[in-house]
Amino acid sequence: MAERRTLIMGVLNVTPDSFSDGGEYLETRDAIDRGMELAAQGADIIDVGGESTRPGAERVTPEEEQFRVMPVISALTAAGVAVSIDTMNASTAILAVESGAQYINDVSGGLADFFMPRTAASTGVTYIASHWRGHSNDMDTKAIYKDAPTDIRRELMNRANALLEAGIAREKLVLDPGLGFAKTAEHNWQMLGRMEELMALGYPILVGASRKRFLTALLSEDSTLDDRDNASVAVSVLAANAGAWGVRVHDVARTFAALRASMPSRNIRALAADSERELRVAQVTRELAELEFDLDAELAIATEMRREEETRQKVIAALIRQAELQAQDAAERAEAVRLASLPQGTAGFGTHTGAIPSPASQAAPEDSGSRA
Ligand code: PMM
Repeated sequence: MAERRTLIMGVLNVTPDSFSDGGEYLETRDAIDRGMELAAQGADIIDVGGESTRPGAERVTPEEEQFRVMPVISALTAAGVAVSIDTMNASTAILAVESGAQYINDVSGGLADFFMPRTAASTGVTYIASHWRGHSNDMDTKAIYKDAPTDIRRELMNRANALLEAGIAREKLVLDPGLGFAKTAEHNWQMLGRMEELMALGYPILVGASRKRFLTALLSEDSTLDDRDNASVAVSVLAANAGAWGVRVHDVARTFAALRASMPSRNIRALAADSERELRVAQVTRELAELEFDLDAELAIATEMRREEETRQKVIAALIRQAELQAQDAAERAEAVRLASLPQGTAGFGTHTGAIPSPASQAAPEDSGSRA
């Protein structure tokens, strides 16, 4: 994969409860507006989810999940926003892709729904598989590791191989350590401290630390959501510096600013590429605008020239006609003079002038002067 800027995936939970933004965006209209806002703030992808994966959360039916997310996905994709569907259900994933979603983000890595791996493969979109050991209602009991980073890495590798076998293309697979899923705070910190071991798998890596409970270890007891966002930003910057393909965050604006400001070499290079691309886009836009202007001008000139040519042709035709009439008139006058000069009784004979008498000159030579 070509070196590029770390992508920002903006979280849009359309759920009555989630890790953090619980219930805020359950209304479809609000959720769409929030998604557009995140995109405007610099999110490369909007991750739309309709089922909470908060520790202890109960599952919702796929129908309820689809009822929540589908209108939001349709509206965002119609507006040209890149969307990922955060789901463990194959049926939701396929509906979302049919509505334009470009990524399937499955925190279960294809383990929660037997049909997911093949379904995801059939869609051809990018599939993001997290490290996962079980559903939220009992995942905390599964947070047992010999060495968390090593175990997570091994389990993710096995998952990736199974997903490839199911038909997902290698270049369409992104892996995620699944921070907060069947992991204690300590496991999460260990994993974050050894990101290079995950990178060594050779897959693009997505990191989702935003607003998660383990971040409170960095903060005071009375810390606010705002404090948690600051901690999230710091972790996202670390992940980006470690080479993450993407970071999944709630506070897109701050993450965007921090990633740019942190300027690790890969981001500097990507920034240069970004600004080159922006320059190219601006140039092409300008050229197109000029072209449109020129086309208008050309069209106006052509129309004018056609009009001029038509007028010229009309004038020429009128001049020719006038000349013909003058010639005819002169001939008629000459004929009248000739006839008048003939001796009485010979009129009408001997056409010496060679002029062909017109019916008009024969009938009423005295009218001819009126045609000039
Ligand atoms: N975390 C949550 C939901 N979806 N997807 C990926 N790929 N990685 C994550 O870490 C992840 C996720 C839970 O967080 P939220 O409830 O704040 O959205």
